[in-house]
Amino acid sequence: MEPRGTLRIRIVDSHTGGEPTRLVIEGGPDLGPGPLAGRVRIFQEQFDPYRSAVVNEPRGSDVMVGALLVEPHEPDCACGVIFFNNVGYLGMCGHGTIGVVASLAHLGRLKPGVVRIDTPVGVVTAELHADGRVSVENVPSHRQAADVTLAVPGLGEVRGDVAWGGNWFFLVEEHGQALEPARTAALLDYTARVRAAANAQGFPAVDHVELFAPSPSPGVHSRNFVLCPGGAYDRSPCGTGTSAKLACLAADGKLDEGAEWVQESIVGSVFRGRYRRAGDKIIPTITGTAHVCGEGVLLLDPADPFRWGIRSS
Ligand code: PYC
Repeated sequence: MEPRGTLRIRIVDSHTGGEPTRLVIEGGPDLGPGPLAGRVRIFQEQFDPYRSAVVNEPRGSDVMVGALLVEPHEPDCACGVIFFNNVGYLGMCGHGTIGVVASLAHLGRLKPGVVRIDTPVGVVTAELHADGRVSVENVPSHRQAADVTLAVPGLGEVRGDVAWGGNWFFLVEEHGQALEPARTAALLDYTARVRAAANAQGFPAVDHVELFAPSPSPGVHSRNFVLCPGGAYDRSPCGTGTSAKLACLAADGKLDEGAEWVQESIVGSVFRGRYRRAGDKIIPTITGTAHVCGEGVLLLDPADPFRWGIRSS
């Protein structure tokens, strides 16, 4: 029998190119009405233990990204989503949006076609294709600063761009690092140092760092390694990171409007990106596939000392 006072949180788990998304469909906190940017603040200020309970150990892990399904505020949206992770909240999440769409389709709540989804950083549009692929038209993205030189303790000078793709990124092409799965510990150390230097040297909002290298796979333009805010690395090619990359490619005149960019992750999963111009910004579209890999109810027993998760920091 379930202990009295147990909280029940209904979830659907998926992964997009290896990166997990846990969609909360019932039992999450009531954040009230209003724009999602305000609701995410209420989540943080009043209900943050829910975030930790859903994504942190012992029910989750540092890699898990949570997605709270909420009523939309913006007109014509099918739903709203607030993304979160082991240490806080994300503006947008590309792999997560693909996971949410696949999960809603799994539940029979979405059919192939186009839906608008409200997020704290703006409305995105997702198209569920008949073969299960999902294309996400992301929020407007742009490069904020090009060719920034950081003095990174222990590494020396590292040059890169600062760009917005729904989250803030520092993007590095020249790093001398082999982007191989066996080197994730070294890559995490390298990117964490770069992020600390970016934060200290004028870019306090940067919470993701993205390294690029040529891919060994035919037809793939680039492989990346992405450090996420809570110290995990993205198993997917990172939808917001690929959007930031497209913004830099567009700004450098290296990728034409409408042309395809194939981005591979460190574990070999692939997103296909392209963009259209919107004034001095671009609107990226990222296509990928998610697989539903679990369905269930999280139980938060009042007697459980780790009811609210083991906080990562
Ligand atoms: O796909 O945008 C993304 C993302 C952000 C953090 C992890 N994945």
